[in-house]
Amino acid sequence: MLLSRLMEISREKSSQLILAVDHPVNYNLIRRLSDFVVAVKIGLPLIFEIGLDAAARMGTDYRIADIKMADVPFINSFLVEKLLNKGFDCVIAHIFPFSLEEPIKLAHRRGADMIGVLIMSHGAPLLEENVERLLSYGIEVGIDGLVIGATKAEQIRRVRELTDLPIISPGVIKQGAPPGEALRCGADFEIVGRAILSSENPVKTAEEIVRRERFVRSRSSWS
Ligand code: NUP
Repeated sequence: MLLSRLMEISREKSSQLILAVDHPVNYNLIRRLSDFVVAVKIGLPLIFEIGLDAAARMGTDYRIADIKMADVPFINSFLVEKLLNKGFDCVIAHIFPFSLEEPIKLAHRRGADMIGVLIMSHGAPLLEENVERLLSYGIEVGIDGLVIGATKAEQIRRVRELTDLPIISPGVIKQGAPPGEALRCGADFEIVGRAILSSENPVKTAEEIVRRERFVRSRSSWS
């Protein structure tokens, strides 16, 4: 809860890098990347392509199911239960009132985390116009962390002033944000998918990203 296990893994590995896996990839590669990666975020495309059981097995230390859940409460609870039963440690949901009371309670009873999407990396005006409302609902129901696009540096800074909740930030490299930028603005983790998995040498790329993140973080006021 409050991503405490993820924070612990992050301290142990001295890394704040989460790997996004949206398409089939060799599990040996994921294992080799786990020296640098604190969690694997499994996306819906992978679940659709290889099925839920196989997708869940693609995780390593800490498994995040990025299903951006946004249904009625009893369906949300069903989905969370199913994902936790498959071994996921965390589920990403939209923080739409009033859909998360039950599923968050269920996740917490099972020792799992729920992360809410606050500001998307591509620009989702309806979310950005309602940041305070979404955030206060998230806090009220006990959300454990927030997704804010790494491409939204100003917004990360602004939300960091409003809450201590962990912030995880996708949109690094392929969507335009330089590695370390979100951390410099107050995020706790950066998510990288294609820039690692479609590079010629994924392990070397991951290592370089982590090195860059450590450097930026060591010079920022949030370190
Ligand atoms: O706002 C968001 N932007 C985003 O890219 C919220 C997300 N969850 N993501 C996810 O981050 C997206 O679904 C993908 O899995 C990952 C980014 O991948 P890449 O651009 O690093 O390949």
